[in-house]
Amino acid sequence: MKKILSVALVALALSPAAAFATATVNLGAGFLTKADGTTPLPASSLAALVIDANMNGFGTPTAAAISDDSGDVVYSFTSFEGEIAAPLVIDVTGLIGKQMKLYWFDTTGSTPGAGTDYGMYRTDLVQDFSDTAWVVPADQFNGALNFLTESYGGASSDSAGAATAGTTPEVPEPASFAVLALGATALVARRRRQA
Ligand SMILES: [Ca+2]
Repeated sequence: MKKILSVALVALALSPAAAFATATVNLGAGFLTKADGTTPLPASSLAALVIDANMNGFGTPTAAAISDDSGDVVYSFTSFEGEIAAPLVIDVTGLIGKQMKLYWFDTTGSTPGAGTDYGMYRTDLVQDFSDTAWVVPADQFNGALNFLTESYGGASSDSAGAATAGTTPEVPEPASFAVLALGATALVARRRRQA
């Protein structure tokens, strides 16, 4: 009986350390538009909060993934008609103080897809009625993190919310693969002639 009790006590003592350290980030963003700067991103558009966990900078969105850097931590979600209002619970274990960045995509798919316009934002300033800068907050944090443009009372111009930061790569059509293959063959043939 005594042994069982001590085992239970050890388990109890260990459990707080084993628990995840989490923070609740109440993410707000607006006004998010298509590349034209006026059309709001439709309901259920794809957005994501990305953490540069390996501190080598943020990866680039591809057709298949929000970041091509597997060391980045990605929390993706869907926004609502030009605005984001999403409470996100993030695991901050080992990540406190690392940079966070917001991405939004002109697609309602679960991945960016090919040729998709996107926008992105981060700052080290605490602004737009946020309770933190765009870095991973401490364990137990529960506060606001906003990216707001002028018409929402924020610090950024309205154009900053447009999905003009980039376009995910197009998937090459089979025809262009054929042209590439032809070009490579011609190159090899020419090198052989030169040799
Ligand atoms: Ca990274």
